[in-house]
Amino acid sequence: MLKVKMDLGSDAVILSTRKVRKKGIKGLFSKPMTEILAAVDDDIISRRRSPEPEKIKSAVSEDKTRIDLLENRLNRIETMIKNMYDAQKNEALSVSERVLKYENPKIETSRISAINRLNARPYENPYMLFTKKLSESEVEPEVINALVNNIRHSVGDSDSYEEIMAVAEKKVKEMLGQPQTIRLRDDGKPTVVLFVGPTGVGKTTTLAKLAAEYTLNQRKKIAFISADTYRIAAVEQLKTYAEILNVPVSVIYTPSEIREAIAEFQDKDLILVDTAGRSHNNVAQFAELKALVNNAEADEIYLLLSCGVSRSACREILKHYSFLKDFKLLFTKYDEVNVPGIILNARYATGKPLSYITVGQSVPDDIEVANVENIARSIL
Ligand SMILES: Nc1nc2c(ncn2[C@@H]2O[C@H](COP(=O)(O)OP(=O)(O)O)[C@@H](O)[C@H]2O)c(=O)[nH]1
Ligand SMILES: [Mg+2]
Repeated sequence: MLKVKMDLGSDAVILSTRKVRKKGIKGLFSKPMTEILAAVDDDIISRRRSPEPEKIKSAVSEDKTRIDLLENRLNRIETMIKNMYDAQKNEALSVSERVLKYENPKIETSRISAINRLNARPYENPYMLFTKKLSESEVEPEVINALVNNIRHSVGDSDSYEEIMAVAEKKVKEMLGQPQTIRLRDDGKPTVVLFVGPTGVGKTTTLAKLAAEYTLNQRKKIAFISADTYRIAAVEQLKTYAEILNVPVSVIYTPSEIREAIAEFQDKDLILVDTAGRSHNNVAQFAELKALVNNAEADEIYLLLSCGVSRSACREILKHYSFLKDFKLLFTKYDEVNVPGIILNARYATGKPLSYITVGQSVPDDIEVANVENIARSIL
């Protein structure tokens, strides 16, 4: 109101207010701003300035009703602005304040601000800063809790943030565990490896990257089986890689055909099976995948997850693939995220080992064995 009056004079009234955000992606993360549309009623001003004598009387009473109206309106606006200000104050809570609020849900916002004012250094407790850091890395609260307990167990109520972080790095690395890669059988039979995961996660690309490594660098005999017949393009994509790498492909249309396809490739060292992406809600597709898994009796199954998937989507995906007894986690699109918190979450939730991570679209270069040290550092 002060700003409006400074710009337009004391007769200005607010016509409307609304919350707006800055345009573009950045705006999504910035605090909302308040846009106020205000105006001055020229009639009132001119009448006030030059009232004709004979009209003064009626003008006065007219003005009085107008003033009453305006006063009413002003009161309403005042309440509105106060409400908006309160709401804004709530949204403008800093992370430390939110942590306080999170830990004490019943605490009033005004009190949080007061506590923080008293507390010149809001992160006096290094565990709080640690918690903040990890939740910014998209780590699930449950995992953060486990870590905090684990660290406290080692160093107690340390007030050195550096000490906590040093221990945390060790604990996160422990939590991530050692990655496991494809282990070839040594009984002369081919090793059968199945790749499963949501559509578009990067199954076919990853399979081609690994095939290139095993055929070009390790000189192994490879075969592909494509069970992704939902999309013609998917088979074509695999066939293209197969041609480049000079690897045979067998396309199967029902889960029962996989045994035969595997039998056909008994002279190979490694059989890589590409499956169709499943939409989480398609029960029939999942039944088919289960049948495929049962029939294939694969030596290893890799569940692919994109590093960029949201925490809730990740939970959902893991739930749908929980029918798999044994699998390894393979994370794709590491290059597309700043912080790979999802890796820690999925590892914690499943207890399954990490394996490879893929770091770009380029076949065959953009794949590596998960580097636990780098991942831990990146999360912290
Ligand atoms: N940025 C990035 N893109 C990837 C990565 N892996 C795969 N992709 C891309 O993701 C898209 C889907 O890959 P595709 O292998 O067809 O997924 P599928 O449906 O699971 O078989 C393609 O455009 C790939 O190039 C990765 O590690 N990083
Ligand atoms: Mg595919």
